[in-house]
Amino acid sequence: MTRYNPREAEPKWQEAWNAHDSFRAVGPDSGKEKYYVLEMFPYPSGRIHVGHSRNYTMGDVVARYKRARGFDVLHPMGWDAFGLPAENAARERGVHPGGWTFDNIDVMRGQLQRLGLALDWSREIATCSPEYYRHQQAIFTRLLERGLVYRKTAKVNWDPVDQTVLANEQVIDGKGWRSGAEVEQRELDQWFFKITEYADELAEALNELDRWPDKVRTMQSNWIGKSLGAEVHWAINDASIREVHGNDITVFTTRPDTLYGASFVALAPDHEIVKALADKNPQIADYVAQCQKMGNTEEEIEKAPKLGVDLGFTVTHPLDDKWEIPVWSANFVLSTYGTGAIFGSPAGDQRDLDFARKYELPVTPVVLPADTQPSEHVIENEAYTGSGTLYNSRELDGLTTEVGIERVVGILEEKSRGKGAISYRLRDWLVSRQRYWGCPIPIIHCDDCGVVPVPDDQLPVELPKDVTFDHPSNPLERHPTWKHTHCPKCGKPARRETDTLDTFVCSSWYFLRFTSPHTTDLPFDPSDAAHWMPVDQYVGGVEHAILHLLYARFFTRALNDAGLVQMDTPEPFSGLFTQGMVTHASYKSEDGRWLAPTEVEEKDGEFFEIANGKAVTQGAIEKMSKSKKNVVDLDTFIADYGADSARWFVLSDSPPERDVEYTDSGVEGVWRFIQRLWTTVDSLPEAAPGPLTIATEAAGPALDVRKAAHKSIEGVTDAIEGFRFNSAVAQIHDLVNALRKATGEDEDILAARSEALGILARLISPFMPHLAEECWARLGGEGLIIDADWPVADATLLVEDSVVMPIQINGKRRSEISVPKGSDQESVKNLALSQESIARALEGLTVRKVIVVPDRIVNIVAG
Ligand code: ANZ
Ligand code: ZN
Repeated sequence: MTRYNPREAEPKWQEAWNAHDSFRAVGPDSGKEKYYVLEMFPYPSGRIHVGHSRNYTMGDVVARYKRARGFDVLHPMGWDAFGLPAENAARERGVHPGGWTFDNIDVMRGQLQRLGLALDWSREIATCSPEYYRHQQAIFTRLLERGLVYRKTAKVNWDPVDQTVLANEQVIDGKGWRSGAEVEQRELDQWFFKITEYADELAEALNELDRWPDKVRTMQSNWIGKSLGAEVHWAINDASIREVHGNDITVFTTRPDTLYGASFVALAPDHEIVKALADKNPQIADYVAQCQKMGNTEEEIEKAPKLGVDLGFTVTHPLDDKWEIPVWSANFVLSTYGTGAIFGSPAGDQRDLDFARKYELPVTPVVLPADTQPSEHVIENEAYTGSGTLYNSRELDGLTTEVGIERVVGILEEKSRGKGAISYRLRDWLVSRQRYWGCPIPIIHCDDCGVVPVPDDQLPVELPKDVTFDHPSNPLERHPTWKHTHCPKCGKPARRETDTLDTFVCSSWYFLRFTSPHTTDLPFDPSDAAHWMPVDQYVGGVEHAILHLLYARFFTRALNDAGLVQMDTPEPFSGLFTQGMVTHASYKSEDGRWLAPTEVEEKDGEFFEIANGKAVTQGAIEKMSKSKKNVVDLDTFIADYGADSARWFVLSDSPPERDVEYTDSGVEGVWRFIQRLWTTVDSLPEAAPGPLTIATEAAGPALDVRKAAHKSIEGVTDAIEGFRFNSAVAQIHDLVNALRKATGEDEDILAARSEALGILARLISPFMPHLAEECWARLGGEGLIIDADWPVADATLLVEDSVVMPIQINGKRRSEISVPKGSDQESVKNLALSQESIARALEGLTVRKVIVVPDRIVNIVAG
C-alpha cells in the first residue's frame, strides 16, 4: 500500500486537464444547458493566502459539480487591476503601477492554477489593459448619449491624505475608507452616473432576487432608502425671498397627517434662500459658518447638537390661509435629501422636538396613541413617533394615521398645495477620480464646443507610461503633453479630461466581458451575453453587499436600455452567496510588532519569537489579513499539504457563510483524512471490478455498503445544491468510515466495494479534484473523472428499513428495540413488553398505559 503524494499527483492532473482543455466554456453551440458561476474577481495586490482560497474553492465546487451534472459551465477569472494600491506601491518603491500590477497578476495566476481551479483561462481579462478599458470608454460615451452621465459642480468629499475625491460610500464615520483621514468638503466639477434614474427599479426588483441572502437585500433596500410621503407647498410671504426662490417652499414629508401640528418650516444651511440671506445678514452668515465646521456627513449631523437661526420671514400653512408659520434654518436638515426643506411637527419627531424646545417654538400633539385619553398624552421631551388617532387637527380629527395621510394628500392635491411623492436616499454615483491608475474618461474640453466625447474610432484613450509619482497629486494633470490635444469637432487646441473613472466602474460590467472576452468592435457580443447572462451563481464577500452589487445592477439595466445587451430581467446575478472568512490567531512581539505564524513557536502553551526566543502575546483570532500578518501563504501550504488539503480544509467544520478558524491541528486532521481515504481506495484488490460497477446482486453486508454509498449520493448532492459544503464533508467522512469496515473479498462484496468507491471518488471530485482523479485511475476508471457523470442514487436503496426505538418506563430509558419502519402500534407494544429487560423492570408493577410514538419511542406508564 502506498501513501498519497499530492506533490506528484497534483501537477500531473492539472496538466491532464489542460491537455484536454477540460474547462473551456463552449457557448450557444454546446447543445447543453448553460451555467455561469463566478467568484468576485480579485484585486492583484500581491499573493494569495489560504483565506482568499475559500471563496474560489466554493465557486469551484459549484462549477465542477454542475459540469458533472451535464451543464456547459462558464467559470472565468480576471483581475480588478486598477486602483490606488498600485499607485502607492509606485510611490513607495519607484516602480510603475502597471509593472507592479502585472507582476502580481503573474504570481497570483500561478497560485490559483496550483489550487486546481476549474477555470477557463482562455477568457482571462485584466481591467487595466487597454483592450478592456477602451470598451469601458465606449460604454461611458453610450451612457453620456443617453443622458445617464453628467457633469456638475458638487461639494465633494476630499481626502487630504490620498489627495482625492471620495464617493459618499467611501466615507466611513467621516473618514476616508483607505487613509482613515478626516474628510473635508470641497467644490469641484465632477462626473456623475445617474443611478437615481433607476432607484425605483433597483429597489423593487430586490423582491425577485430570491436566491440572494436576505441581509444583502435589506442592506441594498436601506441604501436606496425609498420613502413614501408627500410634497407640500408653503407660500412665501416675502417678496424679496420670492425673487430668490419662487412662490413656494416645498417640503418632503412622510407624515402629512401631522400637518396641523406644524410649528416651523426649516431649510438646510446650504439652501439657496439661506445662502442669499447670509450675504446680507451677519448673524445668518455666522450660523452657516458654524454649521460647516460641524461636518457634513449624515452621522455627524445626527450626533451634533441642534442649531438653528430664524430667517425672519413666514410662510402660509397649506390648509389654512390665515395661519403664518416662521421659517428657520436648522443644521439637521440635509440639503441632499428630499427637497432640502422640512416642516417641523415637534410632537411627532424627536429632532423637531429638540429644536422646538431649544428655540421655544410651539409643540402641539396631534396623534393620540391607542387607548389613551387626550389629557394623559403629554409631550415633554420625548416625541411620540408612532401611529394613532388624529386630534387637534380640525377636519382630520378622529381619523387614523393611515387614513389621515391619504386624506391630507387628497386635500393638498385638490387645492394644488401638494401631492403624493416618493423620496430616495440613493444619490447619483460620483465617478471622477483625480488619479493616474484608472480608466481615462474619454472626454475633450474645447473652449468653443464644450465637452466633446472622444470618437469611438479614436479609442482607447491610453494612459501615458512616462509619469512620475514624486508628488501626491494626479500625474495626468502634471504630465507635460498628455492633456494637450485637439478638439475632435473643430480641430482647435483643446484639453483632455484628466480625471479617471472610479474602479467600481470596471467591476460593474466585467461579468459581461467574460461572455466574449476577445470581441474587439463591441464591449461584448450581444448574443454571447444574452446566452450566458445572468450569472447563475455569484460568490463573494459581504463587504460588497451594497456598492459593487448595486452598481452592477445599475449597469446591466443601463446597458440593456442602451441596446448593448438583451436580458429579459436585467439582473446580473440570479444567485448570490456571501462566504465567511478564514480566521487565524494573531501574534505580537514584545515590542509591539505583528508576527507571522511562521515566526512563532509554541512551548507548553506559551508562544515565543523564533528569531530571539522572546515571549510573544497571542492576540485575537481574526480574519486572515496582511496587516496583522496572520496569514498562511497558499504556496507554502500547497507545498506542505497539497491543494486538495487547502480546498477540503476551508470547507470543513463550519458552514460556508460563517467564519472558519485555521489551526494546525485542523490541517493535520485533513491530511490524515486524505491518507485514510486513499488507503481505503488503495486496499481494494486489483481483481475487483471497475468503479462504474452496479452490484445488483448485493445482500447482507454488501448491501449495507451499497446503501451507505447511495445515501451519500443523495446527501452530498443536496448539500452542494444548498450551499452546505460542511455537511457534504461530514457525509463523505461517514462514507469513508463505512467503507473501511467493509473489508471482505467475496465476489459480491468486492463488487459493492468497487461501486461504492467509484461513487466516493465522484462525490469528492468537486472538493478534492486531484485526489479524485488519482482514485479513479487506481480503481480502473475510464478516462478522467472530470468527464465522468455525477452519480445517481438508486431510490430503492435509500429507504431505511428498520428503526431503533428506545423504551422508557415512567420516563426513564430502560431498553431499545429494532423494528421494521412504519410498524403498527400494537405490534410495537407487544414486542416492547416481551423484552426480557423490560419484563424484569416491570416486575411487581401494573402497566397502566403504553404510549407508542411510531418510529420514535415507546413510553410505558406503570405503578
Ligand atoms: C414632517 C414630519 C412629522 C416628519 C413627523 C416626520 C415625523 P425618511 O423616513 O427618512 O424619508 N425630512 C425630510 N427631508 C429632510 C431633509 N432634507 N433633512 C432632514 N430631514 C428631512 O424621513 C422623512 C422625514 O424626515 C420627513 O417627514 C421630514 O420630517 C424629514 F411627526 O415631515 B417629516
Ligand atoms: Zn471644438
